[in-house]
Order: sequence, then C-alpha cells, then structure tokens
Amino acid sequence: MNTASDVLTHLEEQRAEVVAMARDFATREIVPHAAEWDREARFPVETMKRLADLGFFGMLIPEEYDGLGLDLLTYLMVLEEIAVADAGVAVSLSIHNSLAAGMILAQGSDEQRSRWLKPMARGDVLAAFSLSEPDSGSDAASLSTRAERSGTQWVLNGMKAWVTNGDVADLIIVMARSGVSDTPPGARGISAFLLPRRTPGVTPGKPEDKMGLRASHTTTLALTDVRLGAEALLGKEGVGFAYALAGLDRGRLGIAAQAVGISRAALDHAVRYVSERKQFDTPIREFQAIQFRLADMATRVAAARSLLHEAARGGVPNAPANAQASMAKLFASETAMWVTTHAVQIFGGYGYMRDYPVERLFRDAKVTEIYEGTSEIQRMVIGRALGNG
Ligand code: COS
Repeated sequence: MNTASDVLTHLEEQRAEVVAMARDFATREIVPHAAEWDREARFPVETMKRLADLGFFGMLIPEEYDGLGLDLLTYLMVLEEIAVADAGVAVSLSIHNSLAAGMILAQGSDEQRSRWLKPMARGDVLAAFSLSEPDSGSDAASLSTRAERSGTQWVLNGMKAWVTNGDVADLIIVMARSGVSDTPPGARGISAFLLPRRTPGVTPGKPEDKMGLRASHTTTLALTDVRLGAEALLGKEGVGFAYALAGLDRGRLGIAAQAVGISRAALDHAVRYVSERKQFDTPIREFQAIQFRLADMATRVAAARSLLHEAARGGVPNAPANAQASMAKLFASETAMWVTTHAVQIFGGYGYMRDYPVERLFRDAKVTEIYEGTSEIQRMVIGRALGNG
C-alpha cells in the first residue's frame, strides 16, 4: 500500500521531471530565437507545435481528456521556465491552459468537455479568452458586446479588445451581454460563449504593435452577426462574469509565474555580466553597490516565487482565500518591473541597447502590471477581501 509520503515523493519526482523537460526545451528551442521573435513580432507557430507535442497545451487537462493532468504548482513552474526564455510564448500558453481550458473544465457540460478538451490537450486547438473591449477594461462588467437569441441560436455583435492569441486561436471564450432590452447593466446578464474563430462574422484585427511580449499576438475581435448554436453557451446564462473572474484567478497565477520567469532571467543575465564587466580595473561584482543591488534582486525574486507557490496551494498565511491570486500577481509583476529596471541599470549603456536581452525583459515586464487586471485592480480585490474577511 502506498503511504502518503510515497505519493508525495512520486509527485515531487514527476514535478522535477516535467520542469526539467520544460527548462531543457526552453533553453534549446526558445532562448536562441527569442530576440528575433521579439524584433519581428513573430508568433512562433512551429515552436508552439513542438510545445504541444510535449503535452504543454494540456497541462491542467485531466488524462481522461488526453491532458497531462498536472497539479497547479507543477504547471506554474513549467510556465516560469518558458517565461525565462520568452515571456510571449509563456502568455500564449497561460491563456490557453489557465483561462480557456480551466473555464471549460470548470463550467463545461460533458459534451463541451468532450468536444474541446481533447483537441486542446493535443494542441490541435489553440484557445483564447476575450473579456475586454475598447471602452471596457478595469470596469470589465461594463462590456457592451451583445448576444441575442434568434430561435435556438445566439447572434453576437460587438467589438472585443486585447485578445491574446486573437488571430491564431481556433477557439475563443467570449463574454457578451445576453438578452435584449431586459438585460440589467453590470455583472448580471453577462454570459460566456465558446466561439470557434473561423465562424462567419468573426474578424480579428491585425496584431497590435506592442512594447513587449512581441512573440504573442494581441488583436481586436470584431463580431458582426456571428451565429452560434445553443451548445456554444458555457455554463448558465447570465453567470459568465463570475466564470470570467474565477478564470482570471487562475490566469493571474499564470501571469505571476510569467513575471517570476522574467525576473529570474534578468537576475541571471545581471549575475553573469558583473563578472565579465570591468571598471576601474575591477570586475564590477566586487563593488558593494552592485552586490547589494543583486542581493535585493535575488531576495525579491525568491519572495515572489514563494508567495506564488503558497497562493497556488491556497495557503498564504493570514490572507483571505479570494485574494491570494491577486497578491501573487501584484507582487510578482511589480517585482518583475523592479528587477528588470535594476538589471538594465547594472548593464548601463549596454542595457539600453536592443542587442542585450535585459532591454527586452524590461519591456516584457511592464505588461504584467497591466493585463489580467492592473496592479490597482489587484489592490482593490485584496482590499475588498480584507474588508470581508
Ligand atoms: N470568482 C468568482 N466570482 C466572482 C469573483 C471571483 N474571483 N469576484 C467577483 N465575483 C462575482 C461576485 O460575487 C458578483 O456576483 P454576484 O453579483 O452574484 O454577487 C459578480 O462576480 C460581480 O462582482 P463585483 O460586484 O465584485 O464586480 P465589479 O464590477 O465590482 O468588478 C473587478 C470587480 C473590478 C474586480 C473586476 O471587474 C475586475 O477584475 N476587473 C479587471 C478585469 C481584468 O482583469 N481584465 C483583464 C482581462 S484579460 S486582458
């Protein structure tokens, strides 16, 4: 009979194996190309296929649907490894795994799970998530895309914004206000729909010309008389906003893992550079100003990772359960911005040049403080949870 400690040992061995596989793949197949993908704003189709072959499109999908069925912590550690190499690739994977697959697993009917999860796990279907609109960002419940009933069908009209994987996804989970004039404003009345991207009337915009995360594509999505069958409704009508926020709780852990990966990469580059770079006839690592800066960087990266891992286990001490993902995302993303800023400073003039990787990491870090909820929204979520706790 297996004891609890046998099970734990097995889980830890499996975790170490999967994380090592991710690190190895990222080092060999992503790191050498990341600068080029950034320069050319190229979504790396072939590399995504190889990631799918490793099972990384089905990390949280149970084995019965052909997924790897990883636990949340292992999944986040894999994302960190991918983000060390390229944070753009990491976010494409995070949206697919945490948000899209997570929402179908949590709210999908048996039919919807069978229809979508297997092809998603195999990598035949890449998925996206679409909540924001040009005029609806932090105030997500103000969205105005409509889903109206027409017989047994739904007809969607509206404009969505900032959709990661928007032009390359096969399936998009879209939030729209259902019903017509009787729909109340705000969170109530929003529903979630499973929208195949090639449905007539779906038009992704051209990829946005972004500051960072340029290997991932972000687009608008124009919806014009898009007809969907009744089977496209995910979960219950009118509860889509709560599903989206629950999805974002998982998604925000993914962004925290991405931010830890960016920070770790910046720290690694800085540590190597200070041994090579000499000023005043001395490797700059000998200077205490540099040592203290690196010490603070390393400490913050370790703290961000620890908080993330505690949040993934749902066990941040003395923290309300519904604020843990926000805490991890807030701290990890602000750490990423802080650590990359200091990495650029250590590199001096070279750090400001596109030839050096810390410049890209600095640009990549910024959006982690913005998307899947700005730092201000995370503070609001944490503050409200404290008030209720
Ligand atoms: N999980 C599940 N349900 C949740 C939830 C969560 N984490 N947080 C809130 N809900 C539910 C609430 O219980 C409420 O349901 P009831 O009306 O049935 O009680 C409903 O969702 C609305 O919640 P709330 O009243 O808190 O909504 P607000 O309009 O005040 O918005 C914020 C809450 C601001 C936190 C939300 O709009 C938000 O997270 N905004 C940022 C959006 C974002 O991250 N966008 C990025 C998208 S990816 S680029």
